[in-house]
Amino acid sequence: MTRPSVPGSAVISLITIVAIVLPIYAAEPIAAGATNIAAAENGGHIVAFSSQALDENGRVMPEWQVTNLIDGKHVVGNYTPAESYGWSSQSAPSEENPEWIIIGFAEERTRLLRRIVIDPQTDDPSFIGRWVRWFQLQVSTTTRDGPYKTVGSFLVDNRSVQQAFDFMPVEARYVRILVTTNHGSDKCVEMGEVAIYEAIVADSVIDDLIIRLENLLGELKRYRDFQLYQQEQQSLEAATTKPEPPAGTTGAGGD
Ligand SMILES: [Ca+2]
Repeated sequence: MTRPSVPGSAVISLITIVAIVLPIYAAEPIAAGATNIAAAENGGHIVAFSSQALDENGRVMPEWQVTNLIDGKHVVGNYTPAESYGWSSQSAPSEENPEWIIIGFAEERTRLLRRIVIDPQTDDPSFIGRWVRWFQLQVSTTTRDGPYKTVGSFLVDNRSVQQAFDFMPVEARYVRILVTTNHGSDKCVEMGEVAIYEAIVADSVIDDLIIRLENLLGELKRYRDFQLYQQEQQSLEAATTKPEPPAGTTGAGGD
């Protein structure tokens, strides 16, 4: 019985899959979805945060409360939505004491993320330096307390425009935005809105991968079965092999 060429073809299949998948993830053709899953209206919610601005009596100021980050309202030009100026922290952030927000999604589901969009504009003007500057994007796939891994650090320009930051698709049940600097103020850090979008992989690409993986699994199973068959044959041969007959005698069938 000849040895089948399964191992070689399995390896080639694996290489083929890697060759297909790697460029897909490396060349960044993966689109971001159109639905902002951080938006309160889509089930996004703030699960924890470092601080929000308090008045002199220690009361939360609704116009600066943290939920303003996901209310879908933006300060645009001279227009400020009523009671939604953006989020303001209680203190200025630093590397040692960053200000942060943790966002969860509808039904606490884990999502595959692709893009975050920051609108830094609040009711305060940019020149007083309170708007967000550097932030780290971190994700947890387990609990709101982590462990968190850092996806990347991003720089937000001190301009009145929404700024999108794309990254390699990453799973997240909770997203922590860790703000380490503003644009110079020693009072607080502010942001207008945070939007988060999922990675969209074309169905045809997924279907193709599933078919290839199923084929590869089939080949590996056949290879395993062949190995087992060979081992059984060898055991059988060892058990049934007769010792060599002594010299000078003849075996059966002397015709
Ligand atoms: Ca807002």
